[in-house]
Amino acid sequence: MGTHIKPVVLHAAHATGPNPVKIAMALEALHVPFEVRQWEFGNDPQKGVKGVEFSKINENGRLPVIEDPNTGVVAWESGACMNYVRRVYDTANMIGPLGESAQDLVDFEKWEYFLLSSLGPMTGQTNWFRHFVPQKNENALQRFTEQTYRCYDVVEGQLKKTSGESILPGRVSVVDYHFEPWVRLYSFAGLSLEKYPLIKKWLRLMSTREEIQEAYIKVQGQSPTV
Ligand SMILES: N[C@@H](CCC(=O)N[C@@H](CS)C(=O)NCC(=O)O)C(=O)O
Repeated sequence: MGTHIKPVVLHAAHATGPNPVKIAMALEALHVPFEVRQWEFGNDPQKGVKGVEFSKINENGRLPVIEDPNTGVVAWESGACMNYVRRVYDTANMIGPLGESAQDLVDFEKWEYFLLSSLGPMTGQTNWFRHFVPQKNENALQRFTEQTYRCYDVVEGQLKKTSGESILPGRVSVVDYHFEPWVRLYSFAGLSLEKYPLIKKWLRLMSTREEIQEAYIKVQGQSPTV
């Protein structure tokens, strides 16, 4: 690809939603130049993620999307975006699985998928039923709150293996980037970390990392509160 990397375009929506900033963390960690294009939620034809303009890059009407002028690739779904960034730009394996055994690779993927299919969506639904649902539904709110806490239990257990330093033993990786913005939403979701000292510690540590601070500043306009 040569040394002159053109900036990757990361599509986001300011502070609305935790998924785009995950990709920014990985790009920052790898020193891949990128520029952020901001959209808004809703169906404005030109500016909205459910509008006709945005549908040209993602027919699913959601963020993030990345467009890479170096390869011509367009990706959406944060898992696919992250895998793409790793395949193309993490050739020295700075933020992927530390070990190479079949178990190491499965461990990496299982935590990624657990975030993408469980902790992320459960937190998203908790937020929806707490803040946005047009008609209150206490049963649904309780269900998703419990399910999010159940995911926190699992993460807290895993963090015992590293004393809260990283989700997978050995180093901070893409797995931590996937979790960080979702877990950071805990208080917005009306949840408490009182019973989760290691998650609290991990979140504080994540806040001090340069690539994470830079990602928040570039995507959401402010660094995370430490
Ligand atoms: N599974 C998708 C979820 C994407 C997603 O829901 N993104 C939110 C922002 S974090 C969004 O675009 N929401 C727009 C909407 O709901 O209209 C991923 O991991 O990328």
